[in-house]
Amino acid sequence: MKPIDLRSDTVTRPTPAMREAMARAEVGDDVYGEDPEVNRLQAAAARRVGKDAALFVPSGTMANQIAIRVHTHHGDLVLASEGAHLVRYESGAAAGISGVQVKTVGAGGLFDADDVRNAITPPDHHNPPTSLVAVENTHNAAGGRIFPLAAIREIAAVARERGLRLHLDGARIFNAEVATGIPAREWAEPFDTVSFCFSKGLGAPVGSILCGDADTIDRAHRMRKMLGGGMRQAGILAAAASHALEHHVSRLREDHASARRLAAGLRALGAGIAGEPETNIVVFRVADAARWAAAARAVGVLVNAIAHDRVRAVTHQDVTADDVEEALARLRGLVT
Ligand code: TLP
Repeated sequence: MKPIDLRSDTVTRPTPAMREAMARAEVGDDVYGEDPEVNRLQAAAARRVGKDAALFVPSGTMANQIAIRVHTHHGDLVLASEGAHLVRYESGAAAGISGVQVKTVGAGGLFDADDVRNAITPPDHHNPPTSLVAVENTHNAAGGRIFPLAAIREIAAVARERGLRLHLDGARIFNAEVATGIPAREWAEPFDTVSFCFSKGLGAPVGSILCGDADTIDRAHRMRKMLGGGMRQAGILAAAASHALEHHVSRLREDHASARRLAAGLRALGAGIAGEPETNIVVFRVADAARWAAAARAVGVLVNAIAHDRVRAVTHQDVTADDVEEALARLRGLVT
């Protein structure tokens, strides 16, 4: 029985066309800035999100952590959403690398301008200076939730007024673009930096990018070097990323349709799901998530337990509509 892998949209394999693009890539040493494919990708990605410059990095984690490092000083306070990837899934890097404290605000991955206003620490020597607000869109732990654009603009207005920097963890920003019809550049516009990933729903094997103004990206470049993220003939990877950006964005709507179908089927099986999935992630409640995930694995469906009572299933390009039906058929009979 072939397993149906819904653990993440990171599990995809490069398509034959992507592999061909990788094989054809024109390469040079990117540490010298001489890889034409990387340079092309960086220019295209920056354009796509309406920023001046971009830096290709090995992972979304590195993109987020470089952003935190360039926007803050040791001892600062960063505001982020509940369950934000940069707090919850990056191995303590914000503290380890940048020496910042992170305070989570709002609920369910979202927050508003008042949450930011109320969380900003007054300038008093007892308090860490608040210097950065980070938004995650779409929100991973909150089930692929889209952060409302109006709220983002109000948050940005408060941040500007109070002299804070703004970073968007847009690992899945193209899922938001496709789901709403609002272009990525509009989602990115209020932010100083935006990161996004080629290795999630876009189906590339490796790579993320950090975009912003030229000076910020120049400082980011030095941080990438410090973290050991300077890559040599990275054009092979950049070619996959460019291919993803050109050919794999509009198909994300198929993943969203699959997620809606999966959610409906899981609900019928008794799983607790609040609302429709907005993009490609389905988070649902069961009594014992670890046990449920193990039982699902035993019938050939791979999912991740993300809390004691919550499971995450993610749709992606290597899962067809038929696979979703097959997964639901295999899961029938599992106790929730
Ligand atoms: N998310 C992964 C895991 O790390 C949880 C996944 O399977 O979803 N921002 C967001 C919103 C992410 O979801 C992820 C990866 C990252 C950043 C980090 O990207 P990588 O894995 O490339 O470091």
